[in-house]
Amino acid sequence: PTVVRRLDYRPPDWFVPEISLDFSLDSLKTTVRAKLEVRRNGNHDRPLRLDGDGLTPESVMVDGTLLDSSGWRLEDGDLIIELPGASHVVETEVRIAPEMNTQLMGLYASGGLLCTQCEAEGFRRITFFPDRPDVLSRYSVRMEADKTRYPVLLANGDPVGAGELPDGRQWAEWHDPFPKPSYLFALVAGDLVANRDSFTTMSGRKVDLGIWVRKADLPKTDHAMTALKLSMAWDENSYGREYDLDVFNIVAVADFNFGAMENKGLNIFNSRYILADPDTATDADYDAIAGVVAHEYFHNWSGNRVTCRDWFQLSLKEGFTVFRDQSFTADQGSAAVKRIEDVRVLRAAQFPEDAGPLAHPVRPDSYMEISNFYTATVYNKGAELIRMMAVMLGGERFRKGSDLYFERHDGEAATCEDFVRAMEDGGEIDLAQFRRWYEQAGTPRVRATLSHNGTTAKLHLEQNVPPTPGQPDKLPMVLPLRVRLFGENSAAPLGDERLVLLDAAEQVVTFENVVERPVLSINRGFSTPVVVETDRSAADLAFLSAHDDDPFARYEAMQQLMVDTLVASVAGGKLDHGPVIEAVRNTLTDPALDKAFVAEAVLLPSESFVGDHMLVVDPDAIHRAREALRHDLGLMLEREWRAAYAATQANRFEYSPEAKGARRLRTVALGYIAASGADDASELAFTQFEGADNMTDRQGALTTLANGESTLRAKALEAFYERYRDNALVLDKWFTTQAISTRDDTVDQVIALSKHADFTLANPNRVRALAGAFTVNQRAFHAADGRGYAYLADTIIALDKLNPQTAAKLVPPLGRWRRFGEDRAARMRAQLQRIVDTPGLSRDVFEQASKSLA
Ligand code: HT7
Ligand code: ZN
Repeated sequence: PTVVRRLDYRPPDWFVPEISLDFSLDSLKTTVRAKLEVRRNGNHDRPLRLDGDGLTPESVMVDGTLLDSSGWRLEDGDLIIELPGASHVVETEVRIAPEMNTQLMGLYASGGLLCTQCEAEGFRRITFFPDRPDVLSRYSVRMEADKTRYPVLLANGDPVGAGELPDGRQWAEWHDPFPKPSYLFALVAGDLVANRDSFTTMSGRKVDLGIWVRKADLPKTDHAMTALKLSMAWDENSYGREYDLDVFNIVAVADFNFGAMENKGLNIFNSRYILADPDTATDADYDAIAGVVAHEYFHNWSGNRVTCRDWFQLSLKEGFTVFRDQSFTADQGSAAVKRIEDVRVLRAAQFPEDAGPLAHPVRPDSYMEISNFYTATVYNKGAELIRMMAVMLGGERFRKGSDLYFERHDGEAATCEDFVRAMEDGGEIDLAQFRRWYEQAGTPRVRATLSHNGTTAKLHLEQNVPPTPGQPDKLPMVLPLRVRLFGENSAAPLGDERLVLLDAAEQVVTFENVVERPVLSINRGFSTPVVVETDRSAADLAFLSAHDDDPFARYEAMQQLMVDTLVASVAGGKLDHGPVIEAVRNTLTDPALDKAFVAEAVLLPSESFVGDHMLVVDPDAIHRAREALRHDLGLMLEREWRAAYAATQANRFEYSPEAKGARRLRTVALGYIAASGADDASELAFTQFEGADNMTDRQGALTTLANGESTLRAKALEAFYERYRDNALVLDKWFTTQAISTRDDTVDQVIALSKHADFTLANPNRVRALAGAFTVNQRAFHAADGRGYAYLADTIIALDKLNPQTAAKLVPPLGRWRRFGEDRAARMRAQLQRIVDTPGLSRDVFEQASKSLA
């Protein structure tokens, strides 16, 4: 496959200021007529090249004249037309079959609806067009369809007309006044109803809001609507950004390759990020819904009004928008818990990516298939880059920078460089060296050692950015580290917090008036996305976990203590669980702490996170060490867990930060009671499972049971299945709970579940619920006989024929082979090779698998 390179960027040869689209919609045969006003960009004689993917023109017209087949040609699916003048009107007609579209890119059918997904390069599966983000057009869309099957017809922008047609058909027309790239085009046709509301913007304009779903799902849309209105207000208050159309619609669909899509004025969502009620959605689902609704809404400015010049700039819109949605969520509840969750995601998904064969910079340099670059690096590390700029600039100057960015580039297709320059100019800061964050892949490592002599403390810092594919040598980065010292005896801070900018390979920071032995609190709030290594003792970490005034640093100290203990156990060394048990006891019994924070802090790091701290990952040894620590924590603190469990019992479901925190702690406590081996643990879990009035408690109990050996396990799984078998989103949880089980027989169970009548490769949520979740289960996926790897490769190969994009997302876990012992590495490579050798493999999977082998 061809490799696309960032440095090969050239402005488009032709612009398309206006496009009219006319759809005659039908699930098996849709006709698309497109009328493009094209304008030559500059003085050149290159032909008009319109991207096409799987299209055959029924007709091609230029300036009203039908061309015969000598007037155009197809090249690699693209339509090429030689045009004489500076501007022309080009009209094409194609037929497509949404029902046959299993890739879910372009126009496709989902649960009786017709809907579109065009980012990144799906528009070319609908009509011939220069399908690149720097070609911005004003869209007029006319749709006609059968009125019974498709009573609702939606597209971008504002509705401008609708009417009846003969033969039970109807039409509707929508105009979007804002020029936009083709990836933001959308239409939806179907039998839908709306939760309607309105929002009055800061300048007093009324916006009609609609969340469109199947009728039965209407009662589950209130939470998303509340989140939407909160997001609209938040973007006005925090960034001065107002919504710009008269309507804003959201549609929920069951089959979707991603979370959601920010099409202008018509967001399309994976239904799991819209639908919620207490009986079917967990608190985590509620949080994810609010976060994704906010994210897509915020794209209206960071992505739509200012879009990307080319796909290498993807983080311009995604990193910034993730940062915006993270800040929104932090403002709605506990900022500390939100930061802990975001860092956990970064470490679980992005750090391994940065350390493996698929590592790439936040602004990548090349790709074979752009869909493979919707990664944790572009999204989550990209958000960390924006956060670092915000930390360095402070709130006020960061806002000046973002105002300048929106003002300068409104209506344009911009670059990451444009964003950084706006921050420099608006925030009055030099970001020359900071730009390396966009260029260099790999997670920097910082070694920090603190020495104390008399009344002076010296912090010695060293940084090192590891080599990554194609980047053997790295230059020092700018690392903004929030640092504070605490007195060991007084347990009080020794001076104010300092923002240290580590921008050299080595640096020494001096602290004066340090009158007692200092304990180092570093990278507070996770101010820079690096791995920090220190020589802090278990006692120092326990001290910080109890006394640090930064909640993130407190959590971090506890995690470090736990990781150190587990790594030592795996290595067969220190098996003293005492310091962890005492630190957990302190946190658990501290009445000043909020329950959501406590629940996060007392959780052991995941098995994969422990593996990330080892030279060679030994999944079985890690599992044994972690279970042993869990058991000891459960046993030694049984009284405290039972007290926490009892104290978090609610009479009735309530959706509030306090109630959510209590539910979270309750499930964590239940898990530890079970880990202690207590005789009544399964009954306790089963009673919770049966009596729960909400999905958080029910699923929490089911997870505990699913990890155990009790006969109540099968009973609970069966009851759950019977109760929810008709609810696809809840059934996904049933698959996931079994796929992440810590039991010995999980691989067999997963293989059996892949043959279950309710399992299907056609629905990406179901695939992620089983195969995707399984890869997170380190011990089961890495079963020594390689059956986990073979199962995953079988799934990838089968899925690739239907949905290459979703198949490619499953490849990276096999690419981590370098981290494992010889035997496992060989088995993982063998499966990657089997994938690469499969005839007819997609570009998506080929890129991921071949790079993973290298
Ligand atoms: N901007 C959206 C990306 C997206 C996507 C990308 C590839 C294939 C399918 C997709 N669906 C949505 C989502 C977002 O970041 O907001
Ligand atoms: Zn996004």
